[in-house]
Amino acid sequence: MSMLSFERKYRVRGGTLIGGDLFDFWVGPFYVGFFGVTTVFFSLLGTALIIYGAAQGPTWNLWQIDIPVPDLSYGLRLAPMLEGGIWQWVTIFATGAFVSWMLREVEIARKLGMGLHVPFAFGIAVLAYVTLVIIRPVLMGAWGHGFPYGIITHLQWVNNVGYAYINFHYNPAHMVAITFFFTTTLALALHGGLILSAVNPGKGRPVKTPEHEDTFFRDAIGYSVGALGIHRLGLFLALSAGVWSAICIVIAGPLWTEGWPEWWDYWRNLPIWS
Ligand code: UQ1
Repeated sequence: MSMLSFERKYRVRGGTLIGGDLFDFWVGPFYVGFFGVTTVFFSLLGTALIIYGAAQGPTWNLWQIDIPVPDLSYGLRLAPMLEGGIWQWVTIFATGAFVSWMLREVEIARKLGMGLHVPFAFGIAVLAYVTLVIIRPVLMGAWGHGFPYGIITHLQWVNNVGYAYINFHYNPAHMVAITFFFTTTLALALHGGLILSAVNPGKGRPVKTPEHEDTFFRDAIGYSVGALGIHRLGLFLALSAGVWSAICIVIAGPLWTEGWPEWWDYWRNLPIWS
């Protein structure tokens, strides 16, 4: 891929966290860095292990392939490869690859003199994954509490864990997470609609400015959060969705072992109702 004319100006030296100048180079359009090397290393090992696990059968049907977790009886020990050990190593390599990718984003941001908002945001997604396959299993005392790596099987895990707590929609942190997911889609729909409406006024008419965008919302609801503010709000809403998702699953089991509907009994049993 050819380098765009302005790209040379931004291909600056430095900003690395580790390795100094050693890995401070590009391969085609991609910055490498120490963490680019570790990302490729962990990704190749993890992918190879998944293919090896799939090769154990019983199917090559993409929907049905599964890398199962170890039996609960293994607790927090390392299991034999064909009895959940593959899952444990895939988890280690996946976490290594995700954290490497995040640190490569940090190096790129530092190189360009930017804030660390993108790696921070990606870090919340990594936190959500790590909560499911490391933090919660450790708190519960067995790797077997992690979710299996299969398209169908991980959906079945979600279904089973949901019913293990009778009805997960009564989990208050789950309620908050869902509310943030929905509000995120509302904010992006409003923002996308607003920006496209400003730059597509109709054939032959001049494109509109951010002042028009502010005015639209002041006319409509008496308030505009502003061109910068909507992006702060969007990041906050999206990251909150991830954080509350992690909270809602990590409290299920380690903190609350009954069904989630019962969690509300403290409220129904308040003496003010009698
Ligand atoms: C908004 O006020 C605004 O500022 C002009 C935007 O920036 C372009 C937006 O995209 C949106 C959606 C709003 C309206 C949002 C709120 C929370 C009032």
